Amino acid sequence: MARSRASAPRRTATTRERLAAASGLMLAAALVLVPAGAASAHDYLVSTDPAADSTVSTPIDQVDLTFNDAVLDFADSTRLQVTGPDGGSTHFETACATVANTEVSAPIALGEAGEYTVVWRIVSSDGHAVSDTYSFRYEPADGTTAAEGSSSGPDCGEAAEAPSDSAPSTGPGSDSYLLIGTAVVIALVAAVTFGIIILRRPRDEDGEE
Ligand SMILES: [Cu+2]
Repeated sequence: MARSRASAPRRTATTRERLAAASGLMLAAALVLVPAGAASAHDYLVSTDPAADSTVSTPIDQVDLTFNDAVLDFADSTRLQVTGPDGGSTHFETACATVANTEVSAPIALGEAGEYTVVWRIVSSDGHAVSDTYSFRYEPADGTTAAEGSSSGPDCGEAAEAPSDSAPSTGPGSDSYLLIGTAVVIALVAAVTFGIIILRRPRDEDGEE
């Protein structure tokens, strides 16, 4: 009689302990991972005009980049450069980039036919600098006036240094994975600590029952 009474509460406690430890693990993981994932999202490029890898056959006077969120605009923090078919040593942007909410634009005057490269750098709405490049082809009609370009482009000042990770803008940056990895470790430590606390409690309660 006394033995069965002693073993019955012990078995329920074991089930409760396991449930508590499992829920502790899930709770800790959720609490740590959800904010880390949300906070580490960089802005990314939604569309460009001209589009990446497209062929432009009529003269254009501007490059437009559209991002998923409002671009932060500190002094000299935004860059949009367009370099030409000569290996990138001639610039064809004619003024510094301007920011309007999610849009970054710069005026251009293109030169000879060939491959043009757009180099951009912005400060993401989460405060991180992101940068990337893309290319498009320019094949104007015969007789189209070719702009000379310039060797250094317009003077847009020294690029302001934001906390830079220069991650490609097409997905979560490497810092996101680092954050998630750190979050997993913290969650596991929290879960183990929680489990130890829960496992010790039934012994204290034994005396009361
Ligand atoms: Cu970021």
